[in-house]
Amino acid sequence: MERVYIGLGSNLAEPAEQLRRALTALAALPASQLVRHSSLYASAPLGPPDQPRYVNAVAALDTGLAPLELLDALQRIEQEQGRQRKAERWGPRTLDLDILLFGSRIIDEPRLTVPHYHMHARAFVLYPLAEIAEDLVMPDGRPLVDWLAACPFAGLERLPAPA
Ligand code: PH2
Ligand code: MG
Ligand code: MG
Repeated sequence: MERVYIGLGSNLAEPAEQLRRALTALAALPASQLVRHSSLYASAPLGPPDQPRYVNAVAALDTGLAPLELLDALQRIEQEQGRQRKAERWGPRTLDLDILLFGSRIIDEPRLTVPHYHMHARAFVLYPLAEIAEDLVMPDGRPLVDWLAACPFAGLERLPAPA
């Protein structure tokens, strides 16, 4: 088993509900255990500004799946929740599931780059991650808190848990 961190994001069709459904789907993945997940956070869109705000969260999963097996499984969940792949970069989506970290592996393959690109600069990734794994050490050997110190909380809004 390896500890994997997955970034969840949505800005279409009831984003918070999309994330809750996705967490249920992650908990049902084969050879895997959902360990915990962060609160949900709302933030302004990064990329094209003419799209709704995003809701983001991060989940910790222990898995016996190989990285590309996990990627296939995540893409299946995205599709089941109505994800349509469009040409526009950073455009709106019902569900985005990104492998942020896979143990301490560094993966550089055509379909998969880990750690996820730009995660070191994205508040909507780093703050939810820190909420569930504050002592994390990144594959480059630096503690997550160093990455946080360089990344302002900037406009993130932690959403209250549903009643
Ligand atoms: N995802 C994108 C593009 N822009 N902005 C925020 N705030 N959160 C996201 O998850 C996000 C985004 C494409 O993956
Ligand atoms: Mg993404
Ligand atoms: Mg993605």
